[in-house]
Amino acid sequence: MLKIITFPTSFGEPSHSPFCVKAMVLLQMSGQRWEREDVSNPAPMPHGKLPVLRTGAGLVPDSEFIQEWLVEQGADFYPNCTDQQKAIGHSLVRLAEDNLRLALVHDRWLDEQCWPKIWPIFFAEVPSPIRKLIAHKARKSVKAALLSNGVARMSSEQRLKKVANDLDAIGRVLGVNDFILGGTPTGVDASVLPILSMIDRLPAKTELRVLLRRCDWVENYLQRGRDALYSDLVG
Ligand SMILES: N[C@@H](CCC(=O)N[C@@H](CS)C(=O)NCC(=O)O)C(=O)O
Repeated sequence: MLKIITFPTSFGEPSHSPFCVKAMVLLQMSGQRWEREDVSNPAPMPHGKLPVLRTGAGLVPDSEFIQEWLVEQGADFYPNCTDQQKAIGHSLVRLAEDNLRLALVHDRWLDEQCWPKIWPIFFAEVPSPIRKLIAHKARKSVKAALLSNGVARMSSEQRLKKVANDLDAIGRVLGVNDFILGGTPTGVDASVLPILSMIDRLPAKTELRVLLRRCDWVENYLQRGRDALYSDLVG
């Protein structure tokens, strides 16, 4: 059976990681039989990151390559979609994963209200005498990455303006549909839903969470998406 190597669940989500949730949603959509293998340290993995899919032929790292592998086995994550819809879907996946997600990372790791609630859960497997130290070290490297890509150099007003632009784009493509490309979930929902859902479940009332919840389409989309895509993934 296929095994998805993933970070554990947290805050009602099937994993801490939106990429791990995406991979699990895709596996579920593909109809393949699979099970999860929770790990806390991704260092031994091919890219040092999760998710990784363990197949009979070896390890497939990266949610995008997992998606491609499943397509090679016959999955269709964009049924009844035109090539143009698929291209729009691909662009929204990039928008969500490469931009919107960084706002989530920012608040989880750098917001002073969130961090005290995040680290004991993300680092729960680390032996308690060194847990705080390891969490602090990881926080420093996440902060360095967010400084390097510019996210942590923006004012919160600037950061939120970019998020508002992203949410506006997603909302306009969604329109009156139940899911982003129409009446049924596709690969783009597998990627976008976990990021929005994790922002909604940030453990403190940050400006980002407030902004997300203020979007008139978000609450219904999250409800529909969690019902359709998470019900088999969270116990
Ligand atoms: N492009 C990869 C990104 C995976 C990724 O960044 N995973 C993060 C969790 S959200 C991770 O494993 N981080 C651990 C680390 O960098 O040490 C994918 O789509 O799977």
